Amino acid sequence: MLYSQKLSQNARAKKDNVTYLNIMVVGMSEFGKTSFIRTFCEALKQDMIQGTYKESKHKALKGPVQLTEELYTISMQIEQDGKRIALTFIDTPGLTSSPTVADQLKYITKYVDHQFARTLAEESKVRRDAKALDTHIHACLYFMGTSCIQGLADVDRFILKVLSARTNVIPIIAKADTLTSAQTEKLKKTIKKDLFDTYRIPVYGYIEEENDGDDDGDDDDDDNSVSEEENSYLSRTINFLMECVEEDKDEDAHAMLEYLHAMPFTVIGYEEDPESGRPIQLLPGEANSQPSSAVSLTDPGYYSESIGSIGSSEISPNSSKSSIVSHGMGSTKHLLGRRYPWGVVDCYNPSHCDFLLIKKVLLKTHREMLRIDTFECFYEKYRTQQLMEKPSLV
Ligand SMILES: Nc1nc2c(ncn2[C@@H]2O[C@H](COP(=O)(O)OP(=O)(O)OP(=O)(O)O)[C@@H](O)[C@H]2O)c(=O)[nH]1
Ligand SMILES: [Mg+2]
Repeated sequence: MLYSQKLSQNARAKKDNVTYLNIMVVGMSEFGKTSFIRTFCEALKQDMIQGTYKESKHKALKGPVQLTEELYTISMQIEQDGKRIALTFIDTPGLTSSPTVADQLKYITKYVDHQFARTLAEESKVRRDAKALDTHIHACLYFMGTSCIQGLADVDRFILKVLSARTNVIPIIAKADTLTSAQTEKLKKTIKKDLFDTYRIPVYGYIEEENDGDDDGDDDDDDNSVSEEENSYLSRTINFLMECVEEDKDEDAHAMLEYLHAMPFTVIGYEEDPESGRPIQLLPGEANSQPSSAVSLTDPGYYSESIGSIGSSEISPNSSKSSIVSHGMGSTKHLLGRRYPWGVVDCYNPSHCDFLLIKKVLLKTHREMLRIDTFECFYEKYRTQQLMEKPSLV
């Protein structure tokens, strides 16, 4: 590259207001983490700014999906609401029971801490680099198994606690196509109750109560008829957020309500061609014949939007609209999903899973909150700990 070109590129980068967003996936082996990243990348194809794609592992998105042996990253810049986002996915090896999960988790937490250490080192320099990359993990998607329907297993609780101490953990239920509607509902309810009430694990969305330990608010005192569910920690959080929305028109509180309503998020990874690893070709007509589809794609209400603009659309978690998305070249519109003898599941159909919702949460409605939380809460905690342990760093 010519020096003048390099200079102008640097100048452009300086002028561009790039926001960094780093999303890590963690979970037991074969829960669909890599497939999720591939499905996400497929959904971002039309938003990706040419020439910005980078991967730390050669041909990370090429060929059939394989077991992840080492942590690797996939980065790209995308355009969202006129803003440039430098988005990085961090794929991690699946956790297994041997060697112990605790040992494998150390490798992941070391990586998370290392990113904070980089910032601390940068901040300690006499001349700080104003353009230093933000490599903090802003969201950690924790993939959970369908066995959680019986309640969070010890191992899930352990992992969730360790991760939530250093990053924003968002619970994910992968392979949603393997669950019936009733199972999905039960699973979501159980996980939510366990996280917020039974074990009180501070995942993303868990708001610490100011008067923790003093659960008898004035309002509750004179109303003994409040049911256990209404008095649950989650219900109280929701009530608090609703007050913020009603009294202050607080948009962040509104976004958090939407998040709490939907979490844990169900996702479906696309079915790949076994030879090429590319998504199998599914035409919208195939989904039409699907008996379980809540609405026909020929209904006037269905929306057809390019994947690129999905983030800017309003998607209600209860929406039963089906989706047709265009991916690939030309005007042919394909579904991204999985084909079964009885029908086709569509990764972007809100009645099949929450893929579009989690995409919207990460890229749009919660992006800034995740970033701010990471810096003000998790980095700050790391920094304080380090400085207390090694005062020489000051
Ligand atoms: N039915 C179904 N299968 C899926 C889904 N997503 C992924 N799979 C399949 O599950 C298997 C494991 O998927 P991966 O994406 O490699 O899972 P992983 O969690 O990355 O696995 P590790 O790298 O070993 O931790 C593959 O055979 C996928 O085709 C899904 O949404 N539904
Ligand atoms: Mg993997």
